[in-house]
Amino acid sequence: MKAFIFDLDGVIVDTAKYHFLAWKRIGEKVGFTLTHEQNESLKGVSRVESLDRILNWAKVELSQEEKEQLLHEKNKDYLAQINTMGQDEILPGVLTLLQYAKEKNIPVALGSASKNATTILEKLGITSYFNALVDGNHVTQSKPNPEVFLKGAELLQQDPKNCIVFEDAAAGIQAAKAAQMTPIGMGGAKEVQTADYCFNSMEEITHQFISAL
Ligand code: B16
Ligand code: MG
Repeated sequence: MKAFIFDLDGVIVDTAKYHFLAWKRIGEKVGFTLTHEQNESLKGVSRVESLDRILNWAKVELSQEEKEQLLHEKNKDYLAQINTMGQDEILPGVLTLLQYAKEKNIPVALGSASKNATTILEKLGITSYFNALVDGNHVTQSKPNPEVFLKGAELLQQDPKNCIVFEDAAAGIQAAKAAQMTPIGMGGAKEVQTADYCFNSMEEITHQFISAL
């Protein structure tokens, strides 16, 4: 294994709670109550596809213009919530692993579905740890399609088979497998149990484990 690819939401920072609140409010506008379980299945899924799924669950059909308006409102709400985010929201163990990668010259890429990824990395003050950034602005296909991770490997000039992917979502683990990479499931939700290895937190990942890989 020669390179790391980090998902963002749910791996580096817990933004899922902000996405959930924002989508819940959008759901309420169309008379629908989004559950935690449904929100779990939206993890790693693009903004446009998330709205389509919610409208489908709500059995509501909207025009393209109405959908654009809801997508705009959702993102405005989400951005307002993450506005005050700082280094203290970085999940435990993340900085240690990023520093370890830097010391060992292990190339690191971001592989996120979020179109707000660069803003979030800046707020967390960790942009400089990444050799390549691939996010929702750079791909045409949403996870579980492997495009986001394959682009990351390409930018790092690494064979996909040599890449470890840290992911918290079922869609992302499927994407990593489809890219022939090694997924490490983060967060302990039942959805990530299909990953090759699973950890509740990055604090549990030892340097010995990484070296062994
Ligand atoms: P945005 P990840 C994903 O990020 C989130 O898990 C998912 O809930 C969200 O809908 C998606 O980003 C798009 O985010 O609205 O900011 O473009 O987990 O792939 O880092
Ligand atoms: Mg995620």
